[in-house]
Amino acid sequence: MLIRKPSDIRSSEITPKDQYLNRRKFLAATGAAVGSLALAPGADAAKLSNVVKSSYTVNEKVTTLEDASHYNNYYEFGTGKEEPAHYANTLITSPWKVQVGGMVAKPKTYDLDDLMKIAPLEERTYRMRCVEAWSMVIPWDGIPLAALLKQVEPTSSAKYVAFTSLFNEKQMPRAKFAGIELPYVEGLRLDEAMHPLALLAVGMYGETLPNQNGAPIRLVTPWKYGFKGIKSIVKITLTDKMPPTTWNIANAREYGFYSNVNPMVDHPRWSQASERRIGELFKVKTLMFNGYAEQVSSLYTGLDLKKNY
Ligand SMILES: Nc1nc2c(c(=O)[nH]1)N[C@H]1C(S)=C(S)[C@@H](COP(=O)(O)O)O[C@H]1N2
Ligand SMILES: [Mo]
Repeated sequence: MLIRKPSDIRSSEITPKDQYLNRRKFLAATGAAVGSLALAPGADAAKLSNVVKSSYTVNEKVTTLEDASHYNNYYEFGTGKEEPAHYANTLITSPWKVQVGGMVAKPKTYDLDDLMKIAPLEERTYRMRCVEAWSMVIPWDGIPLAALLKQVEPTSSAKYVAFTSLFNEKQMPRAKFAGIELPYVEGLRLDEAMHPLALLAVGMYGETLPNQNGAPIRLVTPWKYGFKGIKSIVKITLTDKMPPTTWNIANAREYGFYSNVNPMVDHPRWSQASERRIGELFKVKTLMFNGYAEQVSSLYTGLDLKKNY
């Protein structure tokens, strides 16, 4: 996600990705200048138990946990890709509450344990495609978003689901340099939110989420660009109006509400036809709906995907 000001052009964008990742490995090997927290992604992580494998898993080479937890976008903890891994340790993830309300019959404030009991925890390996044309393959652990929504019973007037991230300036001292309006907000149409692929992740690689990946609970919608995957969710609100979304507020021409992965619709400043898998050398073609067309294309019948980007 880029708003082009000179201060936004970080070393991670200027340096070729492989060089960048090699530099990280070098630093890791020598222990130089990098905090131990950043070096050990699993240091604070707890193993998740009773996770069932899901049929929604793709059979592709999985990105390493090291890469998936050290090449992040989490602007509340810095705009550089390597910054969240260094700085998100100030995020307090327990106790944690998620307030679910709006147009529902049974509004409820959940703590994390309640949420994890709504449905069996599933592990699903998803293709993840960032709007900046890099991608990863990540095994997420979580519950279907639909299971939570069914429990609170959306009323017949509910048409959208709005999500809000935690915003705490004490825990997020770098947030003042984010260059985007905070708290981070996102939204889905209700039928998108009810789709079985939409996951509320509480873990990855069989462990609780690293803070930089959106602990303790974040959204994963693998057919959409990565920025729809809002992190560290504190509020979920059912509404009858299309909710505002952070990157659309920042730049409506470049980032739409839907943000479905679409190789045919270029970003105004770059092509979306191909992508680089982090950790791989060669680019691969980007697939319609990120390869999930069979499952999700019926959600968009009759919708002009060029206009509704
Ligand atoms: N609260 C919040 N959520 C966020 C972001 C952010 O800056 N703040 N960045 C988004 C973007 S642009 C991407 S690509 C994904 C990255 O998720 P990952 O770091 O787990 O790969 O998180 C999304 N969710
Ligand atoms: Mo992104």
